Amino acid sequence: MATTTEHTHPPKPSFYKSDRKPVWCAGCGDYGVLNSIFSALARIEVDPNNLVVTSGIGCSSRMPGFIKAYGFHGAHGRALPVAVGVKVANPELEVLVVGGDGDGFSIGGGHVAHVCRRNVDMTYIVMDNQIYGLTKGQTSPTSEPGTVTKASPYGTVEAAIQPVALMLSYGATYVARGYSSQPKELAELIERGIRHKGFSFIHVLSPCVTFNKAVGYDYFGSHSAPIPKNHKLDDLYGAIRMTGDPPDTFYLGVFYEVQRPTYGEQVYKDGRRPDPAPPIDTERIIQRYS
Ligand SMILES: Cc1ncc(C[n+]2csc(CCOP(=O)(O)OP(=O)(O)O)c2C)c(N)n1
Ligand code: SF4
Ligand SMILES: [Mg+2]
Repeated sequence: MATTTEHTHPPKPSFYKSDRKPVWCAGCGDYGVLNSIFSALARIEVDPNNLVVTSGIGCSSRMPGFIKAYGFHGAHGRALPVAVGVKVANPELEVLVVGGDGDGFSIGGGHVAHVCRRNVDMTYIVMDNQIYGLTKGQTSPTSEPGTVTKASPYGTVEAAIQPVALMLSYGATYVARGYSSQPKELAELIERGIRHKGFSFIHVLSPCVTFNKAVGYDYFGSHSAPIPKNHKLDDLYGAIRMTGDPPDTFYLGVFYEVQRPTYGEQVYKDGRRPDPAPPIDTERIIQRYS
């Protein structure tokens, strides 16, 4: 549970550390992501009492336990619906959603389209290591074809999805990609995502050094490049094209940013929740159908 404690102005990133130490493997990319989140929160001076971090299940989904905030470590794949519930119940809260490629795009894949198209004002950070880390290395929807694991010894034959392309086509209003090894740049992307009014998606390349050694720091380092400076932030189709052209390149930076009315702005006309509906007369309904 979040607590109010004394801090400097602006707070130091370490102010946002909880009293629990991360338990990730030495070298896991998720450490860099956590530090970037701390930096972004410090720059915005988010009040921990006003911050909720939700997640599903996975190594990356352990994150809420390490942040000084209210946290909800929920069922596998259900980080987004929980977050929407929190935001709708109390629009004044800052809501962060964190998790992995499996949690977000396998079991939770059905939720992302609807959160994007509703433009709920919150920030979703996916740590993509192209593997299920927590369950010891099965392929995920972002694993490249041919990925060999103990559970797919002949190499997976399924095509990989492109999270950034999906979120762009689903209607997310802020879409960016960072790399856990570039914490300064990643913190800037997260800060901008939190400040953005609407649904923000940040795809993070975050190596699993234990169960996906082939897609580690060397691989991401040699397959990533900054987004070209002449890219326009409202160019949706240009942004989608950049997710596959040139092939095998992960562009880093902001792909897309536009303003569209948020879910809350449209539903809560005066910025406040409507009064609860009158209680339903269930007895009358039962009598009608019995
Ligand atoms: C309903 C349900 N199905 C399956 C699992 C097993 N399970 C736990 S984590 C996980 C995948 C995690 O992968 P990812 O989201 O990529 O996180 P990572 O560990 O790689 O950070 C799976 C399949 C579960 N906990 N609950
Ligand atoms: S198993 Fe992989 S994803 Fe999980 S903590 Fe270790 S390095 Fe990180
Ligand atoms: Mg994963």
